[in-house]
Amino acid sequence: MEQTLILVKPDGVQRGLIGAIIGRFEQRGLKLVAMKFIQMSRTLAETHYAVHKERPFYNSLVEYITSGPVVAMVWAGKDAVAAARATIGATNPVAAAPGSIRGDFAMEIGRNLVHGSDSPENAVNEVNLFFTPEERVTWNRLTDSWIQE
Ligand code: D4T
Repeated sequence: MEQTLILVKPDGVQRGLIGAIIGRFEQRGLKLVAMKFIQMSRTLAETHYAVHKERPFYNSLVEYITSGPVVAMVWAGKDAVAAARATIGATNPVAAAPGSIRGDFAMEIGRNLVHGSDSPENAVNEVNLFFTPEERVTWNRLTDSWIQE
């Protein structure tokens, strides 16, 4: 089953939106595999955002994601990466559809509340960056057959 890394960014934590954000993924039918509340180090942030190293917004991105604690999670499901991205909404919250997390709760690209892996390949790398195999729980969810055919 595909897995994706989700982060509730520092603005989501500070604004008391952890529960509301987790609820969106839970209600969608994604299955929780791992979760922890952490202060990201600068090294972890720089590794996580390495693809954006040459972009003008890179420094502010690293500052933002390390500005307070985050909730890091792994969610699983069929097409989990695409499903989570749709649940999160467009990168710029102004363009995000109402009903998506960013469309309902955010106003600016630099305060867009949530991170979700953008491809299955990146998801594998990001999940491994944040979680050891032992931290990922394999469990039987009794509602699975009502969510996936
Ligand atoms: P993340 O990675 O935070 O989930 O966001 P997205 O996957 O939706 O968007 P992204 O990788 O293209 O951008 C990463 C991060 O950079 C910020 N950003 C992006 C920014 O501040 N200015 C910009 O012009 C862009 C493109 C927002 C998200």
